[in-house]
Amino acid sequence: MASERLGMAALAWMALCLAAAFAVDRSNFKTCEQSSFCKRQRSVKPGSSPYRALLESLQLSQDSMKLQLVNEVNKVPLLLELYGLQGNMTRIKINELSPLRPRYEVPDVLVHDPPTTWLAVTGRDENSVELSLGDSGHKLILTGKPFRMDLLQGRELVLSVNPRGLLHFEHLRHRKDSFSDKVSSSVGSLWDKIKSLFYREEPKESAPEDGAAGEETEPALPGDQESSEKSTKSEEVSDGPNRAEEELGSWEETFKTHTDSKPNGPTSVGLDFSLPGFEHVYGIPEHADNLRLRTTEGGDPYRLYNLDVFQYELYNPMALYGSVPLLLAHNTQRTLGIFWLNAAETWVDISSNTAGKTLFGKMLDYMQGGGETPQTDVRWMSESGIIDVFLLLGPAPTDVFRQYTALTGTQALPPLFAMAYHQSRWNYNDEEDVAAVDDGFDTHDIPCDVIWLDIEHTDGKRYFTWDPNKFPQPRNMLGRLAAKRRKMVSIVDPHIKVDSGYRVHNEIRSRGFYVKTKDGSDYEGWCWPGSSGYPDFTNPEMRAWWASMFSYDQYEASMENLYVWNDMNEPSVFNGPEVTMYKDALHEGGWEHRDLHNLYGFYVQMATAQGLEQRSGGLERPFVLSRAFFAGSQRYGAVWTGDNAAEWDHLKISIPMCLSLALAGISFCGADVGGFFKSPDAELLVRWYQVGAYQPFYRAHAHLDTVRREPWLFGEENKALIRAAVRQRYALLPYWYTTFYHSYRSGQPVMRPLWVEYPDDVTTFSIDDQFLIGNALLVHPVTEQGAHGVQVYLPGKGEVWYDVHSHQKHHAPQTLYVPVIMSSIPAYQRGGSIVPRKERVRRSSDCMYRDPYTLYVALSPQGTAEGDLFIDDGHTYNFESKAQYLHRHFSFASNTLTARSADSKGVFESPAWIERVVILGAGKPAAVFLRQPGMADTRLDFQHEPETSVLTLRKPGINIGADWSISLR
Ligand code: MIG
Repeated sequence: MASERLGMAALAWMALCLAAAFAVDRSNFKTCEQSSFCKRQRSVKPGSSPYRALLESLQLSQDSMKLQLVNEVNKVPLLLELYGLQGNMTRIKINELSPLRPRYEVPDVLVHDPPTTWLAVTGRDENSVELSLGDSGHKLILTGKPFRMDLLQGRELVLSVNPRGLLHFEHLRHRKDSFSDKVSSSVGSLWDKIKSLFYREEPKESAPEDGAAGEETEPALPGDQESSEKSTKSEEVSDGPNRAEEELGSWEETFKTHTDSKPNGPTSVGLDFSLPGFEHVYGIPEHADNLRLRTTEGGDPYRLYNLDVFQYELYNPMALYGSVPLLLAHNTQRTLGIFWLNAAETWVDISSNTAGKTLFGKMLDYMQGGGETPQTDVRWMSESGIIDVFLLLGPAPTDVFRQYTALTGTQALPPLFAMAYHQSRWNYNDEEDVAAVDDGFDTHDIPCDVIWLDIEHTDGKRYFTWDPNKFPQPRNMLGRLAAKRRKMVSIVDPHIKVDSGYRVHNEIRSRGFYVKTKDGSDYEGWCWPGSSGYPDFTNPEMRAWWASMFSYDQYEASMENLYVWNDMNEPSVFNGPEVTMYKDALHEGGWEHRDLHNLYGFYVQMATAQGLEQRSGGLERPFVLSRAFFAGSQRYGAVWTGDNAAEWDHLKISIPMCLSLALAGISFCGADVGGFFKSPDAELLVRWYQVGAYQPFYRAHAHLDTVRREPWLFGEENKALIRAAVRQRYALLPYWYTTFYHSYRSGQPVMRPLWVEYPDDVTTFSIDDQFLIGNALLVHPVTEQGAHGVQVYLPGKGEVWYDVHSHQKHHAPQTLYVPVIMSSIPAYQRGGSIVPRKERVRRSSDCMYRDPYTLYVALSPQGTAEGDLFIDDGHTYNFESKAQYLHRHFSFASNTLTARSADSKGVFESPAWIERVVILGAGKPAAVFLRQPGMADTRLDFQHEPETSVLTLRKPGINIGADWSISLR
């Protein structure tokens, strides 16, 4: 009864939202102006920095430099630490020299302490110090007053820090007005209670050596009367922006009906960078915007604050479900990255001296020689924490990816099935429904690996349970799917129904694992189950417990072929500020939610992935889909772009959204195929299947209220079109798998913007309606309604590309007009590449395990080609722990195709054979011979099509693990 009422409430909430016009309700979300710290930060205008670096305080150790910065207005000393990191990176940390309390430093995102390199002072005068950064050839010039840093390579200025003087560090302070003294003394005892709840050890005491700044020397908590009085000394002086203005929202902030108590007062940090010579910047996902970032002058900055945005709008800088504070800059000479490691609400302003100039204006500047160097300026502003920023100095795109993933980890290698096609909807109603959909794929001969269950499968939104009426025999259902070599994914959200009859709730509560309110009680918010608790995933003990819940004896009816989906992990709280958690809620260690908000979802996915790993004793690779994410989330699974809509623009934007994520380390990305809200017509649905077939995570999904849209519900013709798209995906699975393997090994993105492979071709810099998969395939899917053709840009001076369908050769660079019909998915293989395929498509990827390969050898104009293939069992860690894999390398030169091992370590028996070799761009040979070590040459049958120059070698019949060569004579 009670649960019904709660369910009704959730429905009422939904109805309310649905009743609204079909667009985001912007008033639910803050603008910079409404976010007091953003407003305070932005009110600091470019000019001379009030900060001075105390050069006499400089301390140099082998791998780091430390010195003090002082704000000359309020005298608060900061500590600047600079590290030269191996691999051409520099780390800059700025914290208070002696904060009242420790400030949050993001844990668990860096895979380890980044290895450092040497630093040396190589020059000095009264106002500056010159440092050499390891062997990278980079120098850093630090200017004392006003404080700034300039990074140079040779005589070239690469990047400047604080050039516009926007460093603004709000030091921790005591509230000084009498009203707040009263309030804080009354909360004092409460704070002590909270502190005792969370702090294992006392907060670190750190007193300034000399007290030069006139700050109190004792770490104090709000309500500490004595030091409150002392602190007024440094409060009397103005701190940059107008005093009255700064007070606004500093100690309390109200948005709509929600008040943030801000017991620590203003704590924000901000810093600016300039990038001379750069006009193109990318990254900082997640936004529904173009690949190339826009300037934010005159509008809001890009916002990074993980939020459940209902019916998000496109082409704007509003926050979405996930955040990766990594920005990339690229020009023809260099690529670099700025990684701002801060998990609090963050805004990023981008400005440029060429913005608004027409191409003609720029050209005029250039011809008259009077044009300034183009430059992009970037400003980061975060609500709390410290400044911890990594400068990734490239110089090539591949270097930046290597650098970033050396810090935060590479994409986990997904199990093979996860790269195949997924069928989801909110909701498949019951076991019969699941069986019918499962059978439907066989009846209609469409491959499918996974069927998904959304929140309605549970017993009253109690995750880890099954609705006893709709899903009475989940084990049978999973077994039935397993027999077809298919999988299932069930949803497990991080909001836990407050219900004393629910074991999960009782255990979390009794262990004290829930996030607490500012008053120390268990925080409760409103979500699908009604009143819900939010487990504190930042607590490692909580994560360990959560992980244990996925063991087969804890998660009822779960089996090896059941995997997991984490939704709502921003976290989404229906009745919270901006549909999320109060910023003054408290986590383990006494940290405020404010400090770590953007990390919550990262931890949920981490704990879930660990659970799936552990249930198999560490043998099986997990698959977990997450909606929220942060830097490093690539280590735990896949993400998707949330609640999009069945609209053409949403289809189109799935490309830049996933490309931006890929640039920021998260390769395993997809958008709901078909669009989540609303119902697509057949044309849009077909086009979406075609686009999705060439994006890393390929899942159809739909809102509860939409009409059913399984692929066979739109007539024979559309069914055939969808089938063809899905089959293209399955045929290419060996290539996807190999590309993911490279991503896992070397950090290179799976789905790539063109400029990543053609870094000196400016034409590619703004392209985001086409993309590459690995370095061999270029795709320009149709994303326009009623399209008759697309303009495909084929990059690469002197290169050639082959249409993967017709095998027709095209010279590059050129923009090619390609006429399209409903079956067209314009895709091209780069001349010079070799792509493996499996062309006997079956019910699921697992059914294709033993199937033979076809190699597509696309010759360069020089008559060469290269490629590789990674194979393992497709689902365990044995490729890592036992080197049980095959990594084959193929190369074509001097009319000979050679197969050898790409790496000497891997050993694996694959049952699969090579059934065909297709050589694109080949002349007709007189004869073709296969040579294997220790055997006599054998002749191979072949066929040559003179119009397309396609040479097909039939049945070489060689095991995929064997060494061989084939020569055309
Ligand atoms: O508030 O679980 O983005 O994919 O179907 C909606 C129900 C909650 C949002 C997810 C969507 C999912 C839906 N969820």
